[in-house]
Amino acid sequence: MGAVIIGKKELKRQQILALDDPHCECIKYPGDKSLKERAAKKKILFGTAIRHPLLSTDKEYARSLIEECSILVSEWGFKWHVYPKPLRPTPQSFDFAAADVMYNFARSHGMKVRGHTLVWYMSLPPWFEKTVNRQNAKDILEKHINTVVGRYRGKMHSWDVVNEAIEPRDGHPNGLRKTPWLEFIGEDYIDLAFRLAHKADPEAMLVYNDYGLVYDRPQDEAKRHAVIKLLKRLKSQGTPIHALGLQAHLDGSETRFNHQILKDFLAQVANLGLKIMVTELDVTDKDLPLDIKVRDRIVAKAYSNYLKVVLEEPAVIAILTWGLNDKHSWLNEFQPRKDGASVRPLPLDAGGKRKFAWNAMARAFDTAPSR
Ligand code: 9MR
Repeated sequence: MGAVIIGKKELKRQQILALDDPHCECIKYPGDKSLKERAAKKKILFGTAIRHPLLSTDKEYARSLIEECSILVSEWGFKWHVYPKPLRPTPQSFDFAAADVMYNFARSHGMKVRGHTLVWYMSLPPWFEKTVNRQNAKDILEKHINTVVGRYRGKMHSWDVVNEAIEPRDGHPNGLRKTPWLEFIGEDYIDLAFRLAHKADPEAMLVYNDYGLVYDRPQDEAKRHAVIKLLKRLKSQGTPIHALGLQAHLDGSETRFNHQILKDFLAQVANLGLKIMVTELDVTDKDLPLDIKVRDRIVAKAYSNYLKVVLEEPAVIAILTWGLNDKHSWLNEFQPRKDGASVRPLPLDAGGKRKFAWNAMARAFDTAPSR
C-alpha cells in the first residue's frame, strides 16, 4: 500500500469491509462509562503507559488518565537510562525521582502500577558499554534488580522482568536475541533475572514481555514459536515467571490477521499456567489514507479485531495501551506519516476527545465473555 491513498477504491479489500461494517465504530457508542469501568465488569484491568513529566504540566492529560485507567506503567521512568533522567546514572547510584512521580500519582488515585523494564538491550546508560563485562555483568544485574524491585517490594502489580529477548533472525539456536546480557551471562540470564526479581518481591507478578506476535507472517510465526519454547523451558526449570506480556503494536495497514492463529497461541500460553497481559497496545496509521474518518475507522477496526480474540481468552487479565492520547504517542517520532499529518494511533485524539478507537475498545469490553 502506498504512503498516501485517497479514495475508498484504492484501499485493500479487508479495509473496505471494515468501512462497510454495520457495527461501525463511528456510530456513537452508548453511555459515558469509562474504559476501566467496562473492563472491570469483565474482571480486567485497563490502563496505559504514561509520560510522567506531563502530569504536572497538562492537567487535562492527568484527568483523562484518572477517568479511564485502573493501572499505569511508565513509558520512561523505570528504564535504566531514558529521557529525562536516568534511573541508574552511574553503576553505583540510582535516581528514583521519575519513577516515584508516576508511582505516587497512580497510587494516590487508586491505580495499580506496572514496572517496565528490568532487563532490556535498549535504553542502557552510556557507562554500560565501557563498564560491563563477563566478570561483572551478573553483579551489576543483581544490584539493579535488588535495588529497583526491592524499593517497591509488595507495592507493584507486576514487573516486565525481561523485555524483547527473542529475535529469531539473530540466528541463535533458541531464537534468543544477541544482547550484551546474552553475551556476558549466557542464556541463563533470563532465568537469573526472574529468580532475582522474585526474591526481591515475592508478591509481584513477573512478566516476560515481547512484540511481533500478532500477525500471520513468517517472522511472527518464528517469534511465537521461539517464545513458546522459551516459556516452556522456563516453566520446566522452575523459573518464577507468571505471565506473558503481549506488546501488541498493531499496524492498521496490515491485513494478515488470523483470529485462529492468535487464539491458538494464547491458548498455548495459558496451558503453560501463565497469565497474559496486553502491555503496549496501539495501531500505527503511518500507511493509511490521509482522510481522518477513513483512517480512524480502519484503526478502530484493528483494535476490535485484536481485542475480540484476546478478550475471549480467560488467562488475559489486563489491557494497557502505549499512551492514551495521540499527541503523546511514541509513534509521532518513531513512525511518522510521510505526508506530515499527525498520527492517530490511540483511543483519544490530541485534544483528549474519545475517538472511534475508544468506541472499539468500549464495545470490545462490553461484548467480551463474562468471567
Ligand atoms: O515509547 C518509548 C520511547 O519513548 C522510548 O524512547 C523508547 C526507548 O526507551 O522506548 C519506547 O517504548 C518501547 C518499550 O519500552 C518497549 N516496547 C517498544 C516500545 C516502543 O518502542
